[in-house]
Amino acid sequence: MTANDGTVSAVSTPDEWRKSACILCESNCGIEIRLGEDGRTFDRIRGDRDHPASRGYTCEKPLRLDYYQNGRGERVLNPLRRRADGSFEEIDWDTATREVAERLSAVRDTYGGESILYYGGGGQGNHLGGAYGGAMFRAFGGRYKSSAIAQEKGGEIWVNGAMFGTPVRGDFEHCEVALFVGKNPWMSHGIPRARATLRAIAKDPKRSMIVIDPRVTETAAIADYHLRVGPGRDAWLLAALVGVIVQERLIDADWLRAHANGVDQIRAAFTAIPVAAYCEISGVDEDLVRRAARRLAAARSVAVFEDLGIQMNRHSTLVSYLEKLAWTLTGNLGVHGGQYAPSMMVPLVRANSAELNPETFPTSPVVGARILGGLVPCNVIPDEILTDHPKRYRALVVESGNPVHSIADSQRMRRAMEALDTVVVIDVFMTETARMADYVLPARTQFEKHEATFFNFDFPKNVFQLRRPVIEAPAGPLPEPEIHARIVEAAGFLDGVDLQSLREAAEHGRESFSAAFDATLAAHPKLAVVAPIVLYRTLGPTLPHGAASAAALWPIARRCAVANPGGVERAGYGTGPEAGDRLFDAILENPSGIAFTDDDTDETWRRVSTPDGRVNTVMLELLGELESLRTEIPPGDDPDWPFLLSAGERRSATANTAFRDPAWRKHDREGALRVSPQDAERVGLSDNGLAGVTTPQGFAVVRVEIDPGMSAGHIALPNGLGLDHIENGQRVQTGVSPNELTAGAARDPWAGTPWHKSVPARLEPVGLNDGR
Ligand SMILES: Nc1nc2c(c(=O)[nH]1)N[C@H]1C(S)=C(S)[C@@H](COP(=O)(O)OP(=O)(O)OC[C@H]3O[C@@H](n4cnc5c(=O)[nH]c(N)nc54)[C@H](O)[C@@H]3O)O[C@H]1N2
Ligand SMILES: Nc1nc2c(c(=O)[nH]1)N[C@H]1C(S)=C(S)[C@@H](COP(=O)(O)OP(=O)(O)OC[C@H]3O[C@@H](n4cnc5c(=O)[nH]c(N)nc54)[C@H](O)[C@@H]3O)O[C@H]1N2
Ligand code: SF4
Ligand SMILES: [Mo]
Repeated sequence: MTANDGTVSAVSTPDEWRKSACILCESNCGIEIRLGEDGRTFDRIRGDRDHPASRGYTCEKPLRLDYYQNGRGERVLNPLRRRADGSFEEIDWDTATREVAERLSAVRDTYGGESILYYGGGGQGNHLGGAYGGAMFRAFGGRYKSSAIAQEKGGEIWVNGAMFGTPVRGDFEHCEVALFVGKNPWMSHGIPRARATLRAIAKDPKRSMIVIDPRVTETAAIADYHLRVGPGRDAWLLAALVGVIVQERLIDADWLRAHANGVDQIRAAFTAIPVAAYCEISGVDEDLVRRAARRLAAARSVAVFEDLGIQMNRHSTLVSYLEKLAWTLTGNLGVHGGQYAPSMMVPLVRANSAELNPETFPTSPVVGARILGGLVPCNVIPDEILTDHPKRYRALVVESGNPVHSIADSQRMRRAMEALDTVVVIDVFMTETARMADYVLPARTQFEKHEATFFNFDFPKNVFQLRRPVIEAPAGPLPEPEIHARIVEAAGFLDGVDLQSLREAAEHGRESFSAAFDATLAAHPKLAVVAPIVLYRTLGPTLPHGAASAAALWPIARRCAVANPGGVERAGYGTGPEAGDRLFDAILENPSGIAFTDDDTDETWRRVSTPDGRVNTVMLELLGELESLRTEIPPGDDPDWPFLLSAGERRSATANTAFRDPAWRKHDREGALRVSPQDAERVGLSDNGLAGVTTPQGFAVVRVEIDPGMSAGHIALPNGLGLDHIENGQRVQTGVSPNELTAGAARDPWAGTPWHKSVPARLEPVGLNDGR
C-alpha cells in the first residue's frame, strides 16, 4: 500500500515557483521554491506575497532550506530496528508497524497505557502529524504527553489561565509601546514580519520600544528604553516596575474597576515593594525603571512579548505574572493595539479548568510535577523514568522532537532512554534521540508531504496554511498520518469497522459522510479516540490535491467555526453549521494560506473565560514567592561560579535542530561563546580563541567571540549546535550541545521550566588561543 498523500510532479519547469512555508521558526512565513533541473535541489527561494500573514516577508534563513532537504544530515530511508548489540537493521514497514503495535500493546497490558509517554508532535511548522500521533497514542491508553512547549511556556500558560482564562498576545503592528521581556524578536521573530514591524516602531517618534535584556541585542539596539537587567534578576526588576506603577499611582483605576478583580490586594502588595533596593539588585538604574513605567502607563496601547530570556530562567512563573500585572494595571487588555486573546485553529498553549483548580490540577505520575497545557514538564522526564516507582514510564514515542539534545542534562536523558522497555522515534534523520530508539520510523520531510502549523495567533486576521508537497518523496519514508494509521491498524483497533461504506459515503459528499461517520462512531464508541485516523482512511482519499493528511482538519475547522463565530463570519465563511465546511474547503484550495478569522477588539472579552469574565489579578502562590525575594540571594555573585551562562541563544545562524549540516552557516560555524570585553580581558581570552566552560554538569571547549553587547558576568552559547552530519562516511559533530552543560534540577518550582539562561559557569583560556 502506498501512502495517499498527493503526488508532486518531479518535473518542474524553470520558471515554476512552488508554494510552501519556511520551517525555521514559528512564524512560518510563506515562501515559494524554485527547483533546480534535477527536480530536487532548492534552486531559489523567495517570500510568497500571497501569504496572508507574511505577505512576501522573510528573513535571511529560508534561502538556505536546501540544507534541510538535501543536506548532509543522516537521513533515514527505511524503518530501523535495534539489534541486541546496539546496531540497527533495516526492516520493512509491515514488520515495523506490526512490531511497534505489539510492543506498545504489551507495555499497555503489563503496566497500563499511562506508562507510555508521547513526546513532541511537531517542531517549527509541522503539526499535522501530531493530530494523528495523539490519536495513535490514545488508542494504546496513553495519557501523559510532553513537548518542548513544556520547557518554555508552562509558567505563562498557568498565569494566563489564572488571570484571563485564555492565552494572550500583543498587537505589535498597532501598538503605541512595545515591550519585550527576555525576547530578541529581531533574531528570533515570533511576530509576523518582525523586522519590518520593529523598524516601524523604532522610526515613529510617537511610539516606543522597551527591551528588558542583559545583552545589547539587535532589538535592544533600536529600543528607546533598554533595561539591561543582570542575568537571572528579572524578578527584582519586574517587581520594582510594578512597584513604581502602583506607588506613583500610574494604574488605570477606571479601567480596572470595569474589568478586574483583586486590585486592592495587589496595590497593598506592591506599595510595600522597596523599589530603589530592587532596582539596585537588578542592575538597572532606578530612574530608567521609573521612566519606563511612566511610558507604559501613558501609552494608549502596550503590546508585550515575553520569551526564553525569562521563561527559561529563575522565577520564570513569577516574572510572567509580574509582566502581566504591569500591562494589566495600566489597562492594556482588549484595547486596540494592546494585548488580545487570539483565535486558534486548535486550542493550544492553554490551561484547562482542571489544571487551574488548586484541588484538582493533574500532576505527573512519579514526581508529582504540575501538568500545564496538558504537558509534563520536560525537566522531570528523566526523574519519571530513572526510579523503581511502579508508575514510572516504560515506553516512549517521540515524534518530531529530539529530547536527548533538547532536554536538560543530555547524559541523564540518555540513561533514561536506556532504562525504557520500548522507544519508538519518528523522524526524518538519525538524530541523537533516534540513536537510542528500538525502532526508528522514517518520516517524509516537510517539503515532501502536506503540512501545517497550529502556532498561529495573529490579530485581527489569524491565518492558517495547509502546505502542499513541493518535491517528490524518496521511496521508504512515509507521512506521519500514514505511519500512525498503520500502527493503529496493526494493533487491530479498526478490526470489524466497515471503512468501505464510510469511504463510499465520502464519495457522495460531505453531508452523507457526516451522517455515516456519526453513525459509525455511535456503533463503535471506542473509535472516538482514533477518529483522525478513521477520517484519514475514509474522507482522506476523497480530498482534492491528494490532501488525505488534511482529513483531521475537517472536524478541527468545524470546531473552530463554532468557537469563533464572529471572527469566522467576518473572514467570509458565513455562519451556521456550514461555516466550518466552507472554512475546510478554503484551506484545501488555497496553498498560500487563508485568514480564517477576522477579529474585532471585543472578541478578546468574549474569549476571557475566568469564572466572572473579569481579569483576576491575584495569584496567591506567586505573591508568596514575591515576598521571598526580600531575603533571597540573587544569582551571579558566587565566587565558585563567577559567570552565568545562557545555554541556547537564538542567532542569525541557528534554527533549533532543523539543519544538521553545518555548511548552512556562512559565519559562526561552530557557534561561538559570546563574552564581554571586560570578562575576556580578565580571564585572558582572545577573540576567536578557545575557552573552556565548566558548569556543575559538564565541561566543553568553545570558540570565543568577544561581544561588546554582553554584560560582564554573562556569557552565551547558541542553541541548536552539537549536531552531527555525515562526511566521508563518518559522523562529524559541530559545536557544543548546550544541554551537555545543563542540569534537570535547575527548574521553576511551579512549572518545571529550566533555568537555561543562567547556568552557573567558570571560564578559562585553553591551549594556544591561536586566534584563528
Ligand atoms: N534564529 C532563530 N530564531 C528562532 C529559533 C532559532 O533556533 N533560531 N528558535 C525559535 C524558538 S523554538 C523559540 S522558543 C524562540 C525563542 O526566542 P527568544 O526567546 O527571543 O530567543 P533567545 O535568544 O533564546 O532568548 C532571548 C533573549 O533572552 C536574553 N536573556 C538571557 N538572559 C536573560 C535574563 O536573565 N533576563 C532577560 N530579561 N533576558 C535574558 C538573551 O540575551 C536573548 O536576547 O525563537 C524562535 N526563533
Ligand atoms: N539548553 C537549551 N535547551 C533548549 C533550548 C535552549 O534555548 N537551551 N530551547 C528549547 C526550545 S525553546 C525548543 S522549541 C526545543 C527544540 O527542540 P526539539 O523540539 O527537540 O527539536 P527541534 O529542533 O524543533 O526538531 C525536532 C525534530 O524534528 C525533526 N523533523 C524535522 N522535520 C520533520 C518532519 O517533517 N517529521 C518528523 N517526524 N520529524 C521532523 C528534526 O530532525 C528534529 O529531530 O529545544 C529546547 N531546548
Ligand atoms: S522569520 Fe522565521 S519563518 Fe520567517 S523566514 Fe525567518 S526563520 Fe523563516
Ligand atoms: Mo521553542
